[in-house]
Amino acid sequence: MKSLVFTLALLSAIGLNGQSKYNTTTLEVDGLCGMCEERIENAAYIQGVKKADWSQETHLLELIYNSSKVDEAAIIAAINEVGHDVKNHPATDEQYANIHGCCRFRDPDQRAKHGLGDPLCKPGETSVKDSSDESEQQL
Ligand SMILES: [Cu+2]
Repeated sequence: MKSLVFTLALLSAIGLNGQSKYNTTTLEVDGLCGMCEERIENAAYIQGVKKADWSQETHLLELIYNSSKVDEAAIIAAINEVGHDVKNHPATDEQYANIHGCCRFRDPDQRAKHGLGDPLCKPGETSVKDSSDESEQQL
């Protein structure tokens, strides 16, 4: 009986180890349309990312990634690189400037057209590198 318990404990430890490589997380990413969806998902599929699925309705990006190959910060940076704002991680004005005209998700008129309210990141935030609650965590 003891050896059975030991075997089960060993098996579950192996099982947990095998799974712990994959992280599942959800990021809020601002965008408007199907073009944004393609752009965001293509950007997020960097090496080590197994699944990247953005919803136009909820603005949530579901991610499954191999945490031994890539981390969340790298995925966020890749999304910023193509001009999209991630909650608490806005793209720079330069990055945003490359966004296609009909995808200008910071433009209040475009937002209204797509039935959206306030943007995830306010214009004033874009030049600030560390938001207050984040800089504390990095220390
Ligand atoms: Cu778009």
